[in-house]
Amino acid sequence: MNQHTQSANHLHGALREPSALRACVTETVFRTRVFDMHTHLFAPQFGALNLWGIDELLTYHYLIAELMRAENIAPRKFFALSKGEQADLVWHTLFIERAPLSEATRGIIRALTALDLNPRAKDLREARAFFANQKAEDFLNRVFEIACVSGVVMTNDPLDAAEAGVWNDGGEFDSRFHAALRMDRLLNGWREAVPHIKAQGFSVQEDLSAGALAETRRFLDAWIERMKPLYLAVSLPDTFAFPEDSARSKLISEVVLPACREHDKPLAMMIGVRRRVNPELQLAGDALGRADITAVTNLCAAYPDNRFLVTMLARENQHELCVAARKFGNLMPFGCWWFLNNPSIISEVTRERFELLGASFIPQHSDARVLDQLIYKWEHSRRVIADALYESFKCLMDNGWFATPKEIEQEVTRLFSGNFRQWVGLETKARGGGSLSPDSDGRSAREFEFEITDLKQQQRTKIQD
Ligand code: RAT
Ligand code: ZN
Repeated sequence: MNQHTQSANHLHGALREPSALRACVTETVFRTRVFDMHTHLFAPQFGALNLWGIDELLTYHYLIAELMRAENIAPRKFFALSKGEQADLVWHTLFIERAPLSEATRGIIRALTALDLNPRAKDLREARAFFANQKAEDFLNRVFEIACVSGVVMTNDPLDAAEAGVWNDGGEFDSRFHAALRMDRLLNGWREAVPHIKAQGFSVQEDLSAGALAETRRFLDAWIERMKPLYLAVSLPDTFAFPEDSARSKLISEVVLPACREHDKPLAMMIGVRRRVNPELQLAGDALGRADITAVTNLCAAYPDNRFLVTMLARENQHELCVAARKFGNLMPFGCWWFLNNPSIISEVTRERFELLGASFIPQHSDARVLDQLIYKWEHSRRVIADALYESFKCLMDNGWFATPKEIEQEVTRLFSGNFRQWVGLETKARGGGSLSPDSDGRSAREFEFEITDLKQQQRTKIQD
């Protein structure tokens, strides 16, 4: 070891043993609160949309897809059963007749054991009695505590009738829940969306005349005002191209991106889904395809004043997404989405991201639809992220750079909340100040403001390799 290395690494508390490094990384990853930037959860104020409990857990569409492989039942017949009957069938088929080996089934086992419920129960009586005895608010707090989650972002569709009532009432809701304005219907099915937008009092027509574009913008502005979303979002097919001669392309360039700029919101693009490959399976019938990264790089290059959060569904797109992020400071890769949310793939993708991007990405979101899923989805991801992060710090150790616990904590905080919070400007613009909830990572709003300014400067400069 040369002199420089020796003196630099006599930093107070620098970890010099692999076992101490591993323990510190693991402990830090498991105790750092996460800000879950994409879920389908709803605050309790959304009533029936707020899902929790054993019947909801077992009728998750990831499990329905697995049931259909194991049990010879026509989808039509399955969906005609009551929710309780569906859950009983899933339990019996995937948990009693077989070992629950898949990620989605293992997740149920983890949620049950974390709540002290019997994962070997012959039926669902004990679990149902347990959930029936929970007070919604207490249970919410308990799940957030076990999962070590500080806040979650919902998925909010302005054209959804079930949500509309809550938004139109304008009431306050739990400040740990934040909105994301989802535009799938608007951007992926313009023709079908038109009558619904009209019904809300905006005079749009199918042909995208200047007037219709202006009205669509007015529609978005109104919903941004109402929801105060942290970002605008859309899921896109594997065939997504930009620019192209389509209503979607026109709406993105002439309505969505100007609205994002004016309201200072990022656009989240979730690319690569093939919807309804098997429509009979309903939500469980979607699949994926490899997308063309050129759509992303074209957008980042053409709109340097917009910020993009991007996740891609095909494993084959992950490397090129990392490379694209090295070229564009206005691109933030996030999450291991849906079919990628399995330990083997999270492990590969996270390692690749550390190697290409350092800690300048958002490693995961849960995509939870049922509150209790936060428990296992985050535990499973944390385990794999901790391994990948340990390996990166261990390589540094092998090269003569010894991290301190404080430095480890700083990177973990960046990954689990800091990068996202900066990207959405949460510290200064959050709904009702909810963001500065107890998790606040020990950092002051002022410190974050400096970082936001930094980040905005970075965005304007393409990163040159
Ligand atoms: O992961 C899922 O639950 C999917 O059904 C989708 O909702 C996906 O995450 C999406 O947001 O489109
Ligand atoms: Zn989702």
